[in-house]
Amino acid sequence: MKIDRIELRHIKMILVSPFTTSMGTEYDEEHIIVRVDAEGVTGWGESVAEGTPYYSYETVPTAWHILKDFLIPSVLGKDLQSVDEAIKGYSIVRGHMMAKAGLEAALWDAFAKSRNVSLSNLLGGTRKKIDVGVSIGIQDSEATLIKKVEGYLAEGYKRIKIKIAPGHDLRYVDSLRKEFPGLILQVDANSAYSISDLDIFRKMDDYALLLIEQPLGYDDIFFHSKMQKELKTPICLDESIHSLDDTMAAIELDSCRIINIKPGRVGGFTESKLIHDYCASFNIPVWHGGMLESGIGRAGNVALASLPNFTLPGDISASKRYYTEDIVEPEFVVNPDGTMDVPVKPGIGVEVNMRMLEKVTVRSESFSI
Ligand code: OSB
Ligand code: MG
Repeated sequence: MKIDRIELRHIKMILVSPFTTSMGTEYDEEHIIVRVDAEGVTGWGESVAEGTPYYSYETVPTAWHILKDFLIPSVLGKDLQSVDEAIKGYSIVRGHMMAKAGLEAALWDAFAKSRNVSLSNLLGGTRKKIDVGVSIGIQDSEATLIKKVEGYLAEGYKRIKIKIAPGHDLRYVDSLRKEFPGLILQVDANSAYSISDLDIFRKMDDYALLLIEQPLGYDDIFFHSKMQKELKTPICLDESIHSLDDTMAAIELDSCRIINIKPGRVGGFTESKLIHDYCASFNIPVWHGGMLESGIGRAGNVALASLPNFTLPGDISASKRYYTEDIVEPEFVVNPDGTMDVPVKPGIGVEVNMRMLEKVTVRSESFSI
């Protein structure tokens, strides 16, 4: 498949409500949309580098630079036989996983469309519907949190994740557990604690949480291993896992017993699949994380989450949970039973709403041979 043209769009979408985590409050989400045109087929991907280097060191400008100056020149004009061939071509670039994942996703979509199969099918997906949950930011009070949770449960979501930070942890967990005794509940600290906070997590151990996500350092595997040994509740790593190698180290050291897979964090669907398969062979459950994606990134996430070892509900919520209007048609919806349908049409299986895409584009640049 000859890569004729690639286009980058810096997008900015306003969130329906601010999202507060231990890293701060986000009011809007900036990402990069990657469009690849190849022999009459158009592939779409989303790079989840954000406006700020708080979750990851990557930002929209760094990802743009890496895409424009290194990744795009390595594939433009080439007659690629596979996504793997593209990855080999830019494997000399170290890190910058989100930049790589955006381009890789667009290539996967183009290859799936050129073969007339769905992306789920091409990735090896086995499910027609996936179980989904919702990630709720830190709220002003326990009462507002309870109201939010009630609303999402009424919509069907299968599990609730709440963000925690020092001072906003045990009392929120305690009040949710009292209000909803059977709730499937997990917490995400986004690296806000250190090993000296172990007592807080010992107390959390009494609340039957499904998992505790990334309590310690954003690149840490060592201290998580120390903490996991002191807890019954599984630790789940997010930020610390950038590759299959990180996954192997974390499992071997018992740093976590569950893994959150985000293709943007690990360089794309190819590395995600390797991690998925490796975890399956060790009976380590995985679930699909989220980066507040637009419908383009979400479509790829839904396809990946249809693989068999994604056994826990993902942070893949309905379009309207994030944005008033999405940039794809149809928008993503949650079924009353807390599942989301995996698109069956070729590629990502949804159409890009060009009117909305134009509206949210801050800057664009295209590259042709
Ligand atoms: O840690 O999982 C995270 C959003 C941005 C950055 C990091 C995280 C998140 C979320 C949102 O939790 C998940 C979603 O997209 O619904
Ligand atoms: Mg997380």
